Order: sequence, then C-alpha cells, then structure tokens
Amino acid sequence: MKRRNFIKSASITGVGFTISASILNCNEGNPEKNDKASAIPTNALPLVIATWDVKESTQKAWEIIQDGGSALDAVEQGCMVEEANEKGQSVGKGGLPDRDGNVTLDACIMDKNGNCGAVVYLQNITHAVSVARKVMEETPHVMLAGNGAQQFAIAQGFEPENLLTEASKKAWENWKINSEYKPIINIENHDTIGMLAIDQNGDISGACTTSGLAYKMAGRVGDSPIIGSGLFVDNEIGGCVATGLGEEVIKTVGSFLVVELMRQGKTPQQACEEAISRIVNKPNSDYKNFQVGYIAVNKKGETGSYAIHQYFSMTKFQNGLNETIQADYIIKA
Ligand code: SD4
Repeated sequence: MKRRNFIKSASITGVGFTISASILNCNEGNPEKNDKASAIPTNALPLVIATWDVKESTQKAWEIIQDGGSALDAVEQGCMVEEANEKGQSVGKGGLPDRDGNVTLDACIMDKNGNCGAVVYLQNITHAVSVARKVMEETPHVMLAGNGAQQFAIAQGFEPENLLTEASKKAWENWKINSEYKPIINIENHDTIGMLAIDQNGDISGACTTSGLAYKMAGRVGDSPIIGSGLFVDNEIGGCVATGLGEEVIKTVGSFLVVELMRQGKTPQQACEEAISRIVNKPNSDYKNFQVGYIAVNKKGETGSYAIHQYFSMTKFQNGLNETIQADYIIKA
C-alpha cells in the first residue's frame, strides 16, 4: 500500500473519538450553554488544561501547583499519570502498538524559558515525558530518537519494561485478522494527552505524550513530539497542544500557529478555530475522515478548545473545579 493511502486509511484509527458524552458538560464555543462554567471567572489563575477526559492527570498537576510547584513539574507529573495507566491504550504503558506489534512512544515538554526536549520512537520506557524532560535538561539537544533515546533513558536511571500489555496485544491480534490497514474506531475515553499549566508565578509550561496512531507504520512519528506542531509554549503569550491525526497538525504547524494567532490578538478560542479552519480549508482536504483538536491558554488564563469533529474534550482544573468540557467543532450535521 502506498504511504499516502496508508495515512489516509489510518486516519480514523488514531483519532480516538470519545463516546462518553454523559460526562461532558459544556461547550467552550457556546458559553451560554454552560451554566456551571459561567458562574465562575473564566480566567482565574493558576490553572491546568489537558486534552480529553483526564481528570486524574489534571488533579495531579493541580496538586503540584497548589503545593507551590512549577508548571513544568505539574505538566510532567500530570502526564505521567496517564502514561502509567495501562487501561489507556494510546499513551505510555498499554499503548496500542504499530502494525508490527511494537509500542513506540513520542513525547515532548516545553518550559517557561522556551527550552524544550523531545523523544520519538522510544520503546520500552513508560514515562516518555520524563525522558523528554531529561533531554531538555541534561543534554545540549532537543530531540532523541529510537534506540539512542532508549539508551539515554536507561543511562538516566529509567527501567526498561515491556509496554505491550495483554489487552493491547489482543487488540492488535484482532486488528490483524481483517485490518488490511483499514481504520477501526477507537472508543476509548481519552487519547494522546497534551497538558498546559500556569503556576502561581504566572509561568506557563506544556507537555504532550502519546503512543501515536494505533497500528501505524513502523517508524512513523506524529505531531506530538514535534515542537510547534503537537505543542508550543511562549511564556509571554500562551500555549497550545494538539491531538488527532498528527500528519495534518504537522502540515500546518498547528500549535505554533495557535500561539502566533494569540500574539496577534486572537482569544485562545478564536485561535483554535482559525487553526482548524486552516486544515479544513486546504484544497482537497479529507477532513471529514480525520479528527484534529486543539486546546489553548493565554497568559491571562483564558482558554479555548476546538476540533473538526464532535466528541473532542478538554479537562480544565481552575478555581478548585476539575471538569471535562466538550469542545465545539466545525462539522455540524
Ligand atoms: C499522533 N496526534 O501521533 C497523535 C495521535 C493523537 O488522538 O493525538 N490521537 O498523530
């Protein structure tokens, strides 16, 4: 199968549509629909936001910030909660493998000073986000890949372990029976975790971690570890993280675009909407067949979220309230 066809057919597989609509309680793009959210200030600091319904992760990050910790510690440790969660099949341990059965992780992290670190195609190490942080803090580089990344992690004291759980192995074996590299819909209640936090000093950091598209081609790397695509933070302006079909995010340098749009004066919501429009309005865009979602925060603590399709959500911890918010989306029936 030609690469282009594979990517197209893979698009729904990694999207991670969230079906748990019952827990979703408001619409960022239509605040009047959200009685609960309208009762509190929408830009109180500090705050934590993350892609999908990941309340345990935002809870952890919030606790760190409440204890006086930095946004950087908060996003790292918040993401680690999902990486360790074996039931989540798109991040860290238990992530669905590539089409050859190998679990390969991508992650990045970015601090208030514009420093960043990333790992791509990392195997056998659960906490990819922490390895990314070590790359940022302990090497002169930004990104390490594959075996080199794994060797670096082990040298830094990370324990290698098998990330392919029985459940994920079984899912892969089932997929192989009829796949022909065609998509299946992921009905997990969360997917790639991207997180942004503003700490008590008003400083912003972000992180993003994923096992990427389920049953991807061996060697495939998505947007999540690419600074500017899966994540971008500018402590003067704000931050953005992406989820969905990474190829489309990379082609539009999505997270950097959102932050630059905020720099030009757009609200986080307007910036996310514009970045989604850029994808949808490309000539011959196949957007009906893939998902992309963005969440963003500006320096004031205003947030935004937007996606191509329904069922994307953002978890926000602000004002002591940890809630999952359904994102507005561009394709309305
Ligand atoms: C990727 N953006 O590897 C990731 C996958 C993802 O929701 O976010 N899925 O392309």
